[in-house]
Amino acid sequence: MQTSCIYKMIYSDGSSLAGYSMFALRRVYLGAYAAIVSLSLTLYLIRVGFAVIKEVYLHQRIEQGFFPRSEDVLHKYDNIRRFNKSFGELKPASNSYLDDLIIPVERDSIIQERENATILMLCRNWEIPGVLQSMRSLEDRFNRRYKYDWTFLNDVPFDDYFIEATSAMASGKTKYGLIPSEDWDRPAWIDEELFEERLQMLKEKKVIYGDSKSYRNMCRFNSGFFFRQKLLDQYDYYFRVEPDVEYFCDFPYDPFKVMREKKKKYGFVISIFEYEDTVTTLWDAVEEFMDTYPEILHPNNSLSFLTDTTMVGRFFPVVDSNTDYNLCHFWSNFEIGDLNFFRSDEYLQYFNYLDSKGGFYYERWGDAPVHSIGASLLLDKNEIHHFDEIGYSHVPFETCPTSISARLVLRCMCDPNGESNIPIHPNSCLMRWWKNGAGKLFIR
Ligand SMILES: Nc1nc2c(ncn2[C@@H]2O[C@H](COP(=O)(O)OP(=O)(O)OP(=O)(O)O)[C@@H](O)[C@H]2O)c(=O)[nH]1
Ligand SMILES: [Mg+2]
Repeated sequence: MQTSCIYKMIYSDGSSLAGYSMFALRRVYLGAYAAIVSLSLTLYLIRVGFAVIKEVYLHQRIEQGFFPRSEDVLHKYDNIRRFNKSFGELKPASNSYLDDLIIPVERDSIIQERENATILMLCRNWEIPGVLQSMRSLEDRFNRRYKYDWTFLNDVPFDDYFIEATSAMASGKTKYGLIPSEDWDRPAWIDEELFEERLQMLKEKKVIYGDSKSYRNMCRFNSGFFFRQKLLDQYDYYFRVEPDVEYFCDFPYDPFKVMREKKKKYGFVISIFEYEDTVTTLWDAVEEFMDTYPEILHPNNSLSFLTDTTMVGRFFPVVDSNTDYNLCHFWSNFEIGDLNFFRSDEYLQYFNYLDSKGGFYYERWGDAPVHSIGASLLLDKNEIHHFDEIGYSHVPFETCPTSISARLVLRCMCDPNGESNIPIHPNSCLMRWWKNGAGKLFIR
């Protein structure tokens, strides 16, 4: 009774009626809201379910694609891995000068047969991080299987840490030499006043290392004295290494063996143009030398490599030279050479002639153009070798094998289309070498 009375009371009251409607509306609203939420939830769960099913399905399809591919490649490179004679069609480079490029050896086997050679690094104690990085790279890509000796040269004594760390890194023996001051320091006959004046001049021209005295000692030493160091007396070949360089690919052969068997005397990987301001009068001296000793020049020399300024490929030389020298040189931070060539009377005569001009100090003649001009004039062009298959980097340039099969076989870590890759770049002289030097085999 009480209840119905209240019911009535509420019912007869206008505001209570509105309250009732609100109550009903709220219920409807809550019902609709719940329906929407559960619908959304259901839809979401369906979507998630679909996504999971799709993912599983796609993954299975991709996997189904990958498994056969894995099977396909599983044995694809077995021959190469074993480096056995059934190497077949694959060549590690598309354009090598060498006929029997792959020497069939186990990738990880230790080679007992070694040439009479050493790896050679001129460097300073403080360069140890870069020294170790270069060593690590060359050991990994080449020397761990051969264990060639490392010879280190310095104008001051190597410190204990340098000796310990490099000995630990080397697979072969390590030797440390102190360069005698007469092979390193500025000769007494250099005019000090003129020298200082010229240093200032190159500094103002913002030539790299333009005002460095030690850099000049280094260039002259590398041009005419490195091969006279006692520690090198016992060797026939050297492989020059600098701090902070990298070798991108496994070596497909022992480059020293290539040098001996193919009768090569100078090997390079990169060739570029020199800064003219560093060699303003070098070519005058070279022309004088050629006029004075014409009989020294090799009859099959590569003088034209140094003087060709025609269009080669798509390019004229990037640098306009004021002399007949086109400024091309082999980049000497990588060099594999025959020490007996540098020790020869012909090379010494050539070096002494240039040295007497004082250009190592009054200008900033580099060992790269000096070696390159010497090798180009005094050697048969076929005694100079471009190591096409060796991937290499010394800032700011790199060389990376173009052939994809070469990069796979040699496990290269480089990009032949990268900006720093120099071989057929306008700044490169390699095309001029192909044209005027030992040539190039194109098989593609
Ligand atoms: N012991 C010694 N070695 C030097 C000296 N200057 C240069 N070198 C070494 O000589 C080689 C060439 O010198 P770099 O400084 O690399 O010259 P660069 O290659 O023209 O120029 P960057 O590599 O760009 O510096 C390297 O192996 C150096 O470690 C020096 O004063 N004393
Ligand atoms: Mg360097």
